[in-house]
Amino acid sequence: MMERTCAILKPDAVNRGLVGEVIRRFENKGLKIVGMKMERLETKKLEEHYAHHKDKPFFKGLVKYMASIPCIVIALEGVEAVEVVRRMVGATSGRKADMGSIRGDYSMSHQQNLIHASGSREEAEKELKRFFKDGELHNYP
Ligand code: 3AN
Repeated sequence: MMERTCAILKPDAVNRGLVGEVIRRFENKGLKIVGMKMERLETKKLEEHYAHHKDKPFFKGLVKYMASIPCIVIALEGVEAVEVVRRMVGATSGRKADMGSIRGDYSMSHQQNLIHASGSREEAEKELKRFFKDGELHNYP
C-alpha cells in the first residue's frame, strides 16, 4: 500500500554533516521525497511530538536538544514506506541498532541517534500534519 512517512534529521545529523548521507540512502532505496525543509522546531511542537515520553527523566533534555539548532524535516513516499524507513533507521540506541542501518552505522548514542521516523501509519499521518503546512507536501509524477 502506498504510504507517506515523516523523518526528522536531528541536530546531530546536521552538526556532523550527515544530512546528505542519510538522504542519499533514502533516494537510493527508491523512496520518493515529497516534502523537505530546514526548520528550528518549536518547543511546543516538540513537547507534543514526544508527549509519550513526558514523564521520562530525559524528556526535558530531549526537547532542548531537538530545539537547539535547525533540523531537516522530510516526507517520504513509497509502498509500505513507514515500515521500510523504520527498518532503514534501526533500533533506538545507536549501539544496539543493526549494522547497515542508519543508526547502526553512524551513532553511538541513545539520544543523539541522528534521525526520527514515524512508528506507524497513524503516527505518520499526525506527524506530517504537525510538521508540514498545506502546500509543503507535493504530488508529482
Ligand atoms: P524511536 O525514535 O526509536 O522511535 P522512541 O520513540 O522510544 O524511539 O524515543 C524517541 C526519542 O527519545 C529517541 N529517538 C531518542 O532521541 C530519545 N530517547 C529514547 N529513549 C531514551 C533514553 N533512554 N535516553 C535518552 N534519550 C532517549
